[in-house]
Amino acid sequence: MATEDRAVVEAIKASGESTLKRAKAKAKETINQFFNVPLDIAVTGRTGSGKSTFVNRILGLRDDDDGAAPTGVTETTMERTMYEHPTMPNVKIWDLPGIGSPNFKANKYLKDVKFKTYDFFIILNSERFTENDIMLAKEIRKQKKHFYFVRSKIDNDIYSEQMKAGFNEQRVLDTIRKYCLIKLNELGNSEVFLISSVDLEKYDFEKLQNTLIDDLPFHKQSALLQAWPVCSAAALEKKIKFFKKLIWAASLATAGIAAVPAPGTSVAGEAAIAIFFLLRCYYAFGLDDRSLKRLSEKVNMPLLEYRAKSKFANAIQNKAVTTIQACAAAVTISTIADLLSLIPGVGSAVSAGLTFGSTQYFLTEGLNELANTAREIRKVAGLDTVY
Ligand SMILES: Nc1nc2c(ncn2[C@@H]2O[C@H](COP(=O)(O)OP(=O)(O)OP(=O)(O)O)[C@@H](O)[C@H]2O)c(=O)[nH]1
Ligand SMILES: [Mg+2]
Repeated sequence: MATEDRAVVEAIKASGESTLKRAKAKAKETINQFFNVPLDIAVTGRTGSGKSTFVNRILGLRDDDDGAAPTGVTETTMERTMYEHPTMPNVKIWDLPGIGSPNFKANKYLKDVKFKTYDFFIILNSERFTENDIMLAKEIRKQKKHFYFVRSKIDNDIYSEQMKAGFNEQRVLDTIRKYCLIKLNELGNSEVFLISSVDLEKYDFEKLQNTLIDDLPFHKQSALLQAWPVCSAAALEKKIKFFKKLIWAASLATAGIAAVPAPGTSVAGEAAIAIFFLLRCYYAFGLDDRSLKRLSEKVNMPLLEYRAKSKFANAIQNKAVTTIQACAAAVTISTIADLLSLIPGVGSAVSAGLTFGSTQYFLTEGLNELANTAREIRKVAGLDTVY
């Protein structure tokens, strides 16, 4: 069997379908969900608990960035506000008003904030959880939605405890967790995630991500996994694995497979799927300008130059990101040809139309190159000393 045929057979197997036609339809549906499935996350909790700051971190924004949620020590968020993820318009984070008032009514609050909109609620508190938090959680449960308790500003607690003799970070965290859980006990099996919006690599941010993914329906998991900021080496690997698992679908949805399309056939429309797929990897791995600038500031070293070492990652920035920012429809055959020319072994395949094999090869190699660049940058930044 020719290599091309074997690759197609493997893709059909991966789709779980029995014929190429059905596999291709499944691939298109899978990829459509991958790009478009809506995910609406509500962030609520006490006034001043750090909701807006947390929203900004999930969006990968600094508090003073354009489009960031306003934050501050005085009461700032009075109405629900929607923030669209900067690179994934299908993901929306809703910054809800604080729940601090003494005569708080959970059912009215949920109605006012249009609770049906959201896939789940994150309830923040920077101190111990209160009656209002419990009331709200019960009401959310009544509406058959999930909620997650986040104890925020953990860095502040650690900072003030550090001054004391015999300081032990783990002991402080255990104590905070225990006190939060005492209050939440009446809700049954509750969990609390300890988080600092100053440093997402620390404490329970990754655990929160994993819990959310486990609880979400399968078709929504992909949106969360793409949008959630990279917060550890393991989280990056999880993303890489997830994208790799979708290559069969992206390849089938992209290529005019089965037969090699006639030379000169326009492949730009479908082939753009491949470019958009790699762009999602690029953003999800934190390789874009904004993410790298943030990371450079955090670790106090220039990191953009490490992306420049990868011709492919650089070309994604210079050809794909720039072109798409100007006009998505402008992703043409020349964008694709430029990117393909950087993958040894694909060469000028595009001029004769993309086959399944060349698309799959392009996506696999492109993804590996982006993954390795992201791993390397984390290593250089001193975030992961051991793999
Ligand atoms: N140290 C530290 N400060 C934080 C953290 N999260 C938020 N803050 C600070 O806490 C203050 C309140 O944060 P916001 O994000 O505005 O809080 P909010 O819950 O949106 O407040 P309202 O909109 O008024 O209900 C700001 O000064 C933030 O900078 C954190 O994780 N650590
Ligand atoms: Mg706010």
